[in-house]
Amino acid sequence: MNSRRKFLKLSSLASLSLGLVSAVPKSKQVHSKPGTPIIISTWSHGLQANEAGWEVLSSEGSGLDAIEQAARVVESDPEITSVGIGGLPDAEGIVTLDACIMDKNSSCGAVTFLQDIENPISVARKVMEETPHVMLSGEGAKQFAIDQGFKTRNLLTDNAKRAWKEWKASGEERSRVNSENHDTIGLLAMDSAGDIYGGCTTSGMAFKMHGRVGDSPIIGSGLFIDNEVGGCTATGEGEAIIRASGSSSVVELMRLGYKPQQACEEVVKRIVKQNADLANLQVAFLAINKSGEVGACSIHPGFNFAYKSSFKTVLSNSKYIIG
Ligand code: SD4
Repeated sequence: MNSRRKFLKLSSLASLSLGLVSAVPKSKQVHSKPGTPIIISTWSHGLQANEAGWEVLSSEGSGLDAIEQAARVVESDPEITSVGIGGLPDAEGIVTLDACIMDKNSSCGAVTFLQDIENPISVARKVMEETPHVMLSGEGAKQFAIDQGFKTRNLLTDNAKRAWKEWKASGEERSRVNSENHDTIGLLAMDSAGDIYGGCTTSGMAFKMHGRVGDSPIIGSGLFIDNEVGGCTATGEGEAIIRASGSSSVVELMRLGYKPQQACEEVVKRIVKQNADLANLQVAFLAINKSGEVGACSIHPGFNFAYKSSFKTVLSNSKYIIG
């Protein structure tokens, strides 16, 4: 098939599939000029993260530094009970952290089940830059971090310990991710060259089974960047996100011509179809394309995301599928 015919076939396929998703009201889409730096992050703690990332981006710094600096602010805040120090522990009272980072060249690094290190995003970056591997886990990840000069510290704060004891006493089986119990910061940045970077870091689902790892450090699930197309990050119940290969699915739909908003909605709808117990399932995606258009969608209301560019700083509620 010659390339023009191939292109036409692909375009019509893309528009056919576009017909399957509901039209997105223009007001729900956030636009920016291509090449204008932007940083977006999940949840309201994204506001403070974005400020740190913006300092880097607005002084023409690298998108990767912006992502790392932004994530570190949230990881190092003991009041945030879902990321880094202060994160709620697992069922055995142990804080275990997951993180990943991905750059414009599809290089990536991740750590899972990491203990006693405050800034897993920086360890993930070291995995990307200093090893031939993508992911290190548990003791090996911790030893690598120590070898790289990271200090160990106790990540279980008094507040987190109290919450864990209360959970134990309540006899509840496990906690689900919902609008009250949310966590994880997923971040996406576009630098002044128009290149896309991302990161995702979490202490995971509160009181999870010891050893459990969610979507957040899994490239393609909690985060995916394809610098020809855009990027996506996820938050919510990791198991459902992994089953749908969430973030890479959103990015692939954008490659086929979907706007970020439509792509996020489509993958949330897939997850809705795949899961029976929807009342207790929350999942959300946040995506950006190369034009600086941003979209976000969750299953239930309650998900919000922070956006910063030179034109605006805003916390927006995402669209949702089940009211
Ligand atoms: C996980 N996706 O460990 C994370 C938790 C989360 O909002 O994002 N909660 O499954």
